[in-house]
Amino acid sequence: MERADQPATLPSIAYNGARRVLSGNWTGSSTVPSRTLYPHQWSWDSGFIAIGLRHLSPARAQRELETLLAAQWADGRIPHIVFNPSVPLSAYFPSPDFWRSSTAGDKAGAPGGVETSGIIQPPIHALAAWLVHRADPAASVRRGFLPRVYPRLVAWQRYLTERRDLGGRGLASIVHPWESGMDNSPCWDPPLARIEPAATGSFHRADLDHGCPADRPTDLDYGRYVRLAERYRGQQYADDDGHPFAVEDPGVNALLIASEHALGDIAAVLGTDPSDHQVRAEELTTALLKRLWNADEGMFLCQDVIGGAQIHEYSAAGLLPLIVPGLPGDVAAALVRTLRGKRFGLGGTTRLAPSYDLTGHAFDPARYWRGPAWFNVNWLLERGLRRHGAHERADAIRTTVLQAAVASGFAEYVDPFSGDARGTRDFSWTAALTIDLLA
Ligand code: 2M8
Repeated sequence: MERADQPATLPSIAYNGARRVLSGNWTGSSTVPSRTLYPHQWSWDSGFIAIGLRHLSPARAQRELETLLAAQWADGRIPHIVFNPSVPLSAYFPSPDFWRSSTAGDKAGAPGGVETSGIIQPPIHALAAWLVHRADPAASVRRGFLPRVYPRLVAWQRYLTERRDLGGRGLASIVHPWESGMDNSPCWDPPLARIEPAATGSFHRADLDHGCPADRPTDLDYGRYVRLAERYRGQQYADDDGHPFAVEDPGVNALLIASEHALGDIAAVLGTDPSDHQVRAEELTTALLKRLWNADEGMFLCQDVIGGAQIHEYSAAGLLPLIVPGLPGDVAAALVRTLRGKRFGLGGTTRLAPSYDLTGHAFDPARYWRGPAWFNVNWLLERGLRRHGAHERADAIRTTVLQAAVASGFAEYVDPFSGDARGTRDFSWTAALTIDLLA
């Protein structure tokens, strides 16, 4: 980016470093989140990665999403992991022989030629596809990108709005903590407490071969994750046989709405009537406000569908509806106040939003989704702040993300106070979103 006799600047260091990470993690058809800890393709990671890759190579960004979509199930679900058959089973747990998608997922229409997990992750994909298209519309049209991905993205969104409306209230439910992408968020503690954990000795945690135990979920969490996944597999991944864990998560539903708007934009470009998508986006927004908004707390809360109550744990997922187009101004203003208030401390005690309430009983600045600041969450908040006109605050997040990404070696997450690196390094979405913020 710069002449050899000029000193390197933060943007050039960030750009070159991020590009190196993404090249190193590219497999030829998709990008692994991390070569060590996560050696397969993950669903929402690929969405964030494509959003960054579009600035380096629109063709590679398209390929990233299309590789994921090729593993879609007949019922519309996009699996949260697509396994790379050349990676040894011992490299990641739960491995393909645990999920057994190609046989156990038959009833739900799992594909035969590829092994995947049976659960899902937040639906960022239509938004990602739209942003990838916009980065280079000519290349997109030339490759017929949107006509190919649109029907698959529609089927995915319909799986969520129809098969996953487990509460019957017009919102999608997650049936496993991993589906939220925020695996060990304290929001899952109350509904998870009802789940009998699988015996610790019945599985081997490959994550602890690479990650520091203090940065990762506990063995008790894993016991419950395993039990829930085994149960879902036992019902052949069907959604009409009941779920012991079902939660309406504001983060997942906010991305669902943003993606429904994106589908409307894609439909319009394709010359298809976008009104169906616009109506659904409005209906989802109404349901989100009616069901999950908590005016007293100034943020959205999760709803425990089985227990029938709002979960009073305050995680960054409750701020993500800032990205929803058309959110009422007073709700957006309250979210911005909460982001800057005692629970998240943005611009005061923290320079990046923590994943969980700083004042919460379960807050831990090192442990995964129980406190550390994550780059994808902060990228979404940056986008949301801009959408609602808070440009100065968005600029501050942007600058801090760039500094923290470089200083931490593109860490998976960082301590929200010190910015110290946590989790794995050379993490793909940290690199991809850095590039997007530089564009
Ligand atoms: C983490 O989740 C996986 C399980 O899906 C794990 O801990 O093994 C989460 O941070 C999730 O959001 C992310 O998509 C995944 C891969 O980066 O890692």
